[in-house]
Amino acid sequence: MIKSLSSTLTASAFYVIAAAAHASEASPNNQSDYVNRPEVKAMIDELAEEGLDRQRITSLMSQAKRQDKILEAIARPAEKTLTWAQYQKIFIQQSRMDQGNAFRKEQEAILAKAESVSGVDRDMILAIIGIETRYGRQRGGYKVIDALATLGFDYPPRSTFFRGQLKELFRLEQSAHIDAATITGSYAGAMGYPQFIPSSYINFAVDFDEDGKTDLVDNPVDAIGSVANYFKEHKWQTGLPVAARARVEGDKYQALVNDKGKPDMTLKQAIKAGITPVPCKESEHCFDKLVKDTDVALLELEGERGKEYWLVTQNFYVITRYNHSVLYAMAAYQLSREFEKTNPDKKHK
Ligand SMILES: [Ca+2]
Repeated sequence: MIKSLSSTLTASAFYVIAAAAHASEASPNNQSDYVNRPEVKAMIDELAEEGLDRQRITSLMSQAKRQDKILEAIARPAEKTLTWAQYQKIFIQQSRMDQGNAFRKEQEAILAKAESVSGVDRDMILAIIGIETRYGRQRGGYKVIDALATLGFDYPPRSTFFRGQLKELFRLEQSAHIDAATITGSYAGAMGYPQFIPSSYINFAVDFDEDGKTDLVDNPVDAIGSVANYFKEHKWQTGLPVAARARVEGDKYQALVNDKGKPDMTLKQAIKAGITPVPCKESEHCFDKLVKDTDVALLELEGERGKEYWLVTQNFYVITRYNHSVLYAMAAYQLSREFEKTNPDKKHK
């Protein structure tokens, strides 16, 4: 998620340094024995003081194993190594759309309900769950406790973040019906259909079918409601277009290229700097009616046919709250547009 994958946007150079430093430390056996490490003991003390079950956490940490595969995986996230042209091919593909259309058929009423209570486009919810796990098909095979212990205690560049997530996992176990000893997820500890990391699970997951359990692992209804809630809580604006292709001229635009997708100028300022959104008669990715004081950002992506320029809005930035990569957000946007075309309930915008 993610927001979950955002945690993987880590320079591989850091990992090389970290791994080299680690190799000179204790023997491999000791490295797996988390429960005896002083920093783990300190964490257990802290959680016990907070009121969590010391015995339970000690038992969980004594089962946690360091997984070298996880350290290898985090060193090469797709968002860091692929161009937009390559990334787009992986996510905007027929098989994913077919799976999405089948999922929509099964969950049509739930998707409509999620849209009406959150104001988040159902096609966007559908796109996110498709990109994350192909509608539950790829929920991740790592034990979450191993992933978070490995990254929290053996990956110095992001140890603070992942130790924080490990603590959230123990807190989550007390509030949701998950079993921290067995739950599986991605190498970064993201779980279930929407790949929520523990802090997102605690803060944004909802019991959408009201059966008393908030279950993102086996319950697609809770997953749909939770993705909608995540976007709503990150201030998705109903009806605001996400992105438009743009043309650039002159040389003022260069200083305005933005690599985070966070709006930093108005549309009027963009136009003044030689950046023009492509009209709807030329591209489906357009926003002819957008008012000129709307905040936008300029993106430059390496596409199939060379550089692509895009103007994106605050809603694009909301997608990057799920996963910090602009490639991820663009793929989610484009996939949502594909679903919009085949959505029987909606006219094309
Ligand atoms: Ca439920």
